[in-house]
Amino acid sequence: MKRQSIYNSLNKSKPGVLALFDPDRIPVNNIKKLTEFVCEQGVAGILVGSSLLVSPHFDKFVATVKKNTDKPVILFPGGSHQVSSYADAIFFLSLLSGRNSEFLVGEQVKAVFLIKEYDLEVIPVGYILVESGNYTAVEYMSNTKPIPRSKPEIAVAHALTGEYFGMKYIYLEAGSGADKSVPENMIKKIKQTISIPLVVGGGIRAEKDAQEIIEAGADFIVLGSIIEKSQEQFKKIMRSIK
Ligand code: 1GP
Repeated sequence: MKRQSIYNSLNKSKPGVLALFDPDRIPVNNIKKLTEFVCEQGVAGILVGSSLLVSPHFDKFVATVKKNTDKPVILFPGGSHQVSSYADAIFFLSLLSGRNSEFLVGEQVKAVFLIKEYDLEVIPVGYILVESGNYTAVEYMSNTKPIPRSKPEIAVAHALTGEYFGMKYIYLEAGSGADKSVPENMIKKIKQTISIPLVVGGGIRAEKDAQEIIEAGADFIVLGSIIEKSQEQFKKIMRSIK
């Protein structure tokens, strides 16, 4: 890895919150206000990405986020088309829980030359999809099955595989708008086994959930939909975990 400045500075904020901005759900004219808002509330960084990406303004979106914050702006791509030179870094995701080679390695191969050209800091992430009680966009778009909630040992095996592959984070994902966030016992068991930082996201909407997930061992939680739905509730969550 050429450099790890974003990775190292992020890890100084553990445990912390990463805000997720989905360009398909946030209008361009709201970006400045929303970026300032989440930064005032103390997020460690801002992820930008979407399972699909319908918006034709991806570059402009990332550039506007970057212009309005000193926090790290990190791409969280749903595919090789979500690479922007305006970001600081990219979560170089491999969907380890699936057996669809496109999302294990194919999309990544399509993206690497652009990532190199843009000189983005690359943060390899083992991405693990967990059953959430509803059919999520990431499940549909990746054409993969999530790990059953009742099988934490399968999730542990995938997380350890990611660590042994040399990945820098494990991201446990219930999917945006998940009915149920990732179960605590799964988080605990993974945390007891791996030694790289753990990111948990999907369906976190209540203070209690956020607290329990952090207590279970998440180094970062990712909050997306709640920022769009209720800024008051987002504030409450941020206050509750300080
Ligand atoms: C999705 O984990 C993120 O990739 C965030 O999910 O939108 O449910 O907060 P939410």
